[in-house]
Amino acid sequence: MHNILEVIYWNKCSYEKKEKILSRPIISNRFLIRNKVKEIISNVKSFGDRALYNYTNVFDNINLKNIRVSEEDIVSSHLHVSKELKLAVEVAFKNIKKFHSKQNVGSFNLKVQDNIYCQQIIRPIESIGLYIPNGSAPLLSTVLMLAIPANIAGCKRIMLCSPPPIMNEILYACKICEIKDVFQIGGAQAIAALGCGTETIPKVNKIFGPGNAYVTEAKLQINQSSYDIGIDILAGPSEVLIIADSKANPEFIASDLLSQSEHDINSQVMLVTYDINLGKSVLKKIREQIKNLSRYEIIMQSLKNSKIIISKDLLECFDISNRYAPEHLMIQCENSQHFLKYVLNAGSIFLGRWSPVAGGDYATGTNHVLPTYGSSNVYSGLSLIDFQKRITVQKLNKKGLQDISSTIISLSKIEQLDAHRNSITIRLSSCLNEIKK
Ligand code: HSO
Ligand code: ZN
Repeated sequence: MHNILEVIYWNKCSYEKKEKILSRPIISNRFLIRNKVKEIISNVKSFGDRALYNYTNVFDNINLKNIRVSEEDIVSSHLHVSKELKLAVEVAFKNIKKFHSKQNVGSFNLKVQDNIYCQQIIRPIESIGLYIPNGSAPLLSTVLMLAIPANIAGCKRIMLCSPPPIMNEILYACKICEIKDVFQIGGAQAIAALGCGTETIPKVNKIFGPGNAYVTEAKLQINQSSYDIGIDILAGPSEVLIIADSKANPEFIASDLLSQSEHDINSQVMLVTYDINLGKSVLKKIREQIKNLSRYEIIMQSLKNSKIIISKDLLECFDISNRYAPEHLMIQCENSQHFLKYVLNAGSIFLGRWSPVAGGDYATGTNHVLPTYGSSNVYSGLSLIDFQKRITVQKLNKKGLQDISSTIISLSKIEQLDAHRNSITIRLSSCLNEIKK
């Protein structure tokens, strides 16, 4: 029978085959998407709100009365959500706030040499735009992941865009995070509005949040077209790589692989183990569990991108994982903490059999906006720093400048920048004059 996930014997593969196995699914229609998004941005720039009403009509099939969600709708959202949801949001909120508050470090004042002090101070990014997708899965947890660090950082204005109709659960998350500016606009047009500004939606300094290929492309284009607008990391389809030893629980592993594969047809999930028997048991459990899952079609598609890789030993599993640079890395081995030292690249790590990815997705406190597509070899998941700027400060007194002047003069001579040198020598002469007086 055809395996639901391809099984690969790592050491039988050529270098090229290995590269191919670890590559991500190619997102098709890139060129088409690029041109379409270009057109959308240009129209939003030229026609403002009018373009937004238009696109919402065409893409979402909704005749909007207002772009802005009324304060009343946000304030009264708690009346329309379950008690269960309120309790869940409360716990998740508390943990996410606790973890991200701990990231509030980075300011210091240092004496670098006598009479010369250097400081680093932190300031919030003033206005930010959050994008919350609303397609097949309305990600209310993403509201928490973006807005909580923004609030801790002290961002003054938080704008949130999401495609209509916005569910009460998302409005409730906005209410809990004290977001008052909510706009029912989705897709590339929402990113264009946040990036260019319209009559109703103000232009922001930085745009955050995941989305489909159009949203991602729009973020890229906005970022490229202006120096003063930032974007967060480009979060692609979810992925997980699980490293497991012989003692791992195949039922748990199957459930974790399935959990990330249900996000998107382009999601990719990998099991890396030296134990072929574990691999076989996991395949069996996947077949059993998948039958009962509502997103069966999506999962079947994403499993086609996915693999079980059989390595020679546990350490080779870590080599493979580091080369892959996963968004989520699960270490389902005995004494998992011990293996942290072998991890070089990963967005977020889940240690041991009792730490499912869904834990971090919702409630442990870590951020679930993480680098995908192998970019965890250079980027990190979202954290407080992404909502802040670090500004450096220096203060020299007269003696400090005198002591360091020869160094500055020497370097400016080599660079042939004599105005730089003058700014030093003028001060030195002024010191000499003072002494003469
Ligand atoms: N696993 C996703 C985040 C998420 N999961 C939101 C459920 N809701 C990020 O890779
Ligand atoms: Zn998830």
